[in-house]
Amino acid sequence: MKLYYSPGACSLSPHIVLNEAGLPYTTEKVDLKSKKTESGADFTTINAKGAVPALVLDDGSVLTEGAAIVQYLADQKPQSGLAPPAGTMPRYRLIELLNYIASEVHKNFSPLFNPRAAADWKAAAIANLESRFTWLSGYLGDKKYLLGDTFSVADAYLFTVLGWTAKVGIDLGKWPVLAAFCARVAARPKVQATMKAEGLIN
Ligand SMILES: N[C@@H](CCC(=O)N[C@@H](CS)C(=O)NCC(=O)O)C(=O)O
Repeated sequence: MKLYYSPGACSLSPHIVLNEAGLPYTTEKVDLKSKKTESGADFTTINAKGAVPALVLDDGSVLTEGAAIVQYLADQKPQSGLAPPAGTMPRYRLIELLNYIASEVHKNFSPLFNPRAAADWKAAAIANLESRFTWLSGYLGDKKYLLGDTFSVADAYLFTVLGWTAKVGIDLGKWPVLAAFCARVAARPKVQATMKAEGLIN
């Protein structure tokens, strides 16, 4: 398998999952502005959506959308516990969380990274994020991870998007539960290794 990624982007989530699952893979970096890959290929010929993550499977087909990719990866290694078994209620809880993170958190960051976004759009996005953080904080409560004691692919995704708060000037310290969650996930050896591989930490 090959993961197309951009350092610190949402592709960090499947990158963490690949390492947590211990699956064999290679990576290639993508410049999201020029849509060129590290080897000079036109990324839009690999993923016509032009967005990371994109995962090339061993049969050559390409899987996109982070929420789908992380579930595919977890299902390659069910014993990793990164996703509850398909068809069970805990799996639907996982999907519920992945969808919430994708549509309510991830995409509310978009205007904050867009130099053409107007100030009132940015302010509305920050207000949206703040209310989502408050909900997530209550959902996590005193649990270690989103599903309880076990680290799942939803935690990899939430950790990834919460990592953008510092870049856009949101103080995560206002949500101590989320700040503690990020510290807990960041301390995981495979998360450390992934962040090092992407050049996010030394
Ligand atoms: N719906 C996609 C969105 C992926 C996405 O927003 N990727 C961003 C990086 S975090 C990207 O590649 N943006 C560049 C672009 O869309 O041109 C998913 O959930 O995987």
